[in-house]
Amino acid sequence: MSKVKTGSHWGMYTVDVEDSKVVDVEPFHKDPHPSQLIEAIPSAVHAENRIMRPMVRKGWLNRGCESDTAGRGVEPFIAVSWDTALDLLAAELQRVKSTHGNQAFYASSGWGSAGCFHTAEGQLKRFFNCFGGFVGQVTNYSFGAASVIVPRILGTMEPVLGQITSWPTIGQHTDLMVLFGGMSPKNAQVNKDGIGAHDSSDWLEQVCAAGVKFVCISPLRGDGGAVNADWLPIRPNTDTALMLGLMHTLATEDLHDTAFLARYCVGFERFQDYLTGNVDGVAKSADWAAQITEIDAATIRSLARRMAAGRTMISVSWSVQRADHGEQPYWMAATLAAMLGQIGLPGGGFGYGYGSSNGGRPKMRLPSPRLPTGSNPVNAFIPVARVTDMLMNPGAHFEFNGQELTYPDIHLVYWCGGNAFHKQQDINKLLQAWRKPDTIVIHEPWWTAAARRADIVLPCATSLERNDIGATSSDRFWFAMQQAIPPIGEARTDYDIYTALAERLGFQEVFTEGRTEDAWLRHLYEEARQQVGEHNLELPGFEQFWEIGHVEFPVPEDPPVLFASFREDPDTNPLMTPSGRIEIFSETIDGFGYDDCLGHPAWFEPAEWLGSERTKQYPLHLISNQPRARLHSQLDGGVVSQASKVSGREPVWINPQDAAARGILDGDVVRLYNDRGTCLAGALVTDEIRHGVVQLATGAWYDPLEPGAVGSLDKHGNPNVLTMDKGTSKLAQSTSAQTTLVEIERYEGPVPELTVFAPPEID
Ligand SMILES: Nc1nc2c(c(=O)[nH]1)N[C@H]1C(S)=C(S)[C@@H](COP(=O)(O)OP(=O)(O)OC[C@H]3O[C@@H](n4cnc5c(=O)[nH]c(N)nc54)[C@H](O)[C@@H]3O)O[C@H]1N2
Ligand SMILES: Nc1nc2c(c(=O)[nH]1)N[C@H]1C(S)=C(S)[C@@H](COP(=O)(O)OP(=O)(O)OC[C@H]3O[C@@H](n4cnc5c(=O)[nH]c(N)nc54)[C@H](O)[C@@H]3O)O[C@H]1N2
Ligand SMILES: [Mo]
Repeated sequence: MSKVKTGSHWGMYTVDVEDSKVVDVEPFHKDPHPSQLIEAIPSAVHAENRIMRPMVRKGWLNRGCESDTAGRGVEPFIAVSWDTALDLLAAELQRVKSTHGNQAFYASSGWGSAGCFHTAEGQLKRFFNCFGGFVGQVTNYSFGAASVIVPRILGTMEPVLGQITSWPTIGQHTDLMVLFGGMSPKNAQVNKDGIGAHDSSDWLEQVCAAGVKFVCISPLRGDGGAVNADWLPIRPNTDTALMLGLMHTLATEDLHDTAFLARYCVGFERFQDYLTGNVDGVAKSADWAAQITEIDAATIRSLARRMAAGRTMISVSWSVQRADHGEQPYWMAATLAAMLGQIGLPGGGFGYGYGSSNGGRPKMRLPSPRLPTGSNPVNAFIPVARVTDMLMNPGAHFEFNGQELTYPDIHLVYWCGGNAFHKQQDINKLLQAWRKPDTIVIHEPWWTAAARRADIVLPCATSLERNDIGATSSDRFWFAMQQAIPPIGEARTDYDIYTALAERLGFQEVFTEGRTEDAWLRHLYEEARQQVGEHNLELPGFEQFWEIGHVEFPVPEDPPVLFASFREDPDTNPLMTPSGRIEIFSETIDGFGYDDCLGHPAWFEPAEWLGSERTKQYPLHLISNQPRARLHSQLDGGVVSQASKVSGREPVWINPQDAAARGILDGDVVRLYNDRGTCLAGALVTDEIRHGVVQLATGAWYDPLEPGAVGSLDKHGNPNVLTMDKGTSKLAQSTSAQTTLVEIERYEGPVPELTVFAPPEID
């Protein structure tokens, strides 16, 4: 038996290997609270549904790019040799390039696995950039609306991704922390590209011991986590209205900081006309907000007073902007914090995502090893969540962040490291769009819903089947990812696959730079080691790093307070906004003339919500949040996620009152539905969720009763058969996944068996 060190997005660990099999995992000894997710590794790596050989869909093998694309997900696959698969694919790439140009390629990724060299996204981009480019993507699913609005109003992404005011400072200075969208502890298990020590809960313990009080504003009580928060069970997607109610109280009771607003912000007067109702006759009072949010007016008023009475930190989780008009709560929160006048003071102001991605931990922010990906010669792009619209409407115009853009005409779609049938909203709409391209290619280790619907499926090695370095500037550990077992079946690394394709397409030397895996790791490590050296930190040489298995940087002392230097002197340290100030009114955005994103933050009714007419048909608001027992769709077949299922289906949380009204008992198989789709799930009846809201986490593998049929019942519980595919607004065009109404009923029929965890039919 041997022990091999490696790591993942959810932690570092050692695996025990016997006869080329991973038999056990042990968490990293320096991790105080390892994530349970690592326990799923052995079962997942050796699962029955690993893709063992290159596969081509039967119809595509017979007719290539002329095939009947309705056969995707329906027809059997044919196993072929690597040479055949690579020859076919190279010829197809060449055909599309010479017939339609590089703007006919859509190449997309996702979270893939940790590892700086074998990053699926990096390898994909590098390959296509060397090949002449591809239609790329801007923004992301995580904080797409924020990534457009935040730089416009604050001139930086620092409040979303950077060092938000850290826990030690909060413990020392903050009286009250108000959590819009909570701070769910389940999310702290994960950090993109790695986490050495899960210490968020320890920081929080210290913060609580220091006497900081919390208010959790969320439809789910547990989003407050272990901090013993007061729970305000808000109606989903109404945070903007609640903030307005709070601000109206501050303004009418003269609790706002006019000096701060005058010195550090522009446009408060314009906004105030909206707040008071001067412009539209509607005062955005606590009473007004109470009707929208279902949080009573007295509570809103007293919260406003409490926020003004001491040092208050406002947190808004990323989920809150993953909704129709998701730009607004982010803009409104900055405005609310500006009214309180504590931005830039220790423990005051705001930060986005304290609970979304281990925000609040002191970050190292050092350079780390990075695969260079080159630049993309094609300048056509889409905001990432608009992929379905792009495939369905080539040539159509759309607006984005002040630009008029056109959807390109895509002929070949290439996935590597992402799962479209996990991430994209409205799967039934996606299914229709999925028929449009001539060819769909995927590199995947497992027979996911996306792999089952591709034409050319290339089996790819997992991180346990290759060597790599795990590191990210947001964590203080770098870790060796040592190969534990040979690739399963005929799997190859993404790098080897691209190398073989590049050879056929004539640019192998440019793609590989003549380096093997080992040479790349040494090169990337050495480069980053030198960069880190410039920060007066000495790292061991590669050999020593590889042997020890990790590098640990100290916990950074005195991390900066967000916006402290701006506060100190806004003339010397202006924001990178047009005015140099916080833009409560943005001339730029106003100039775009959008009807769904004005020049100042405002309340817009979401397309679907508990206050809308549609509740007559679909009376429940669906929250499809991040899963506690896996990472997105990853590891859904593993033991941890499987143990979380209810009656073999993805659990749907429902309040006892809503369950009783429908005769639903705990453990029942239920059917969720709306106009867009329908799925089964296992009922978990709990008062942890407010009435009128149900929760079905993302990531259960899409498993339709009738594959290929649009609208077929998903037997398993993937919420994206129900969610709405609509851009947040013309500004960010981001995902509105959290804006969804549904109805639920007990499922009376015979419960169909799941089939998605077995390989598809192979001829
Ligand atoms: N309804 C709803 N939908 C959502 C969200 C929501 O809140 N609600 N959240 C959204 C968010 S925030 C995100 S980030 C996205 C996540 O969406 P994705 O990033 O697409 O989700 P993953 O399941 O992580 O997909 C990664 C895929 O890469 C594969 N993979 C792993 N390692 C490798 C590798 O080395 N090489 C290759 N080629 N493949 C590999 C995995 O098997 C998996 O299929 O989902 C979004 N979708
Ligand atoms: N275990 C685990 N952790 C993860 C991930 C995972 O897949 N698994 N994914 C990671 C990724 S990619 C990301 S982007 C982050 C995302 O981090 P978040 O976006 O913060 O995570 P979510 O779990 O989607 O949402 C958090 C909570 O917000 C609440 N919420 C939803 N809508 C509303 C609303 O309109 N108003 C209010 N007030 N509350 C609302 C829900 O109750 C939900 O539980 O998490 C990361 N962490
Ligand atoms: Mo995300």
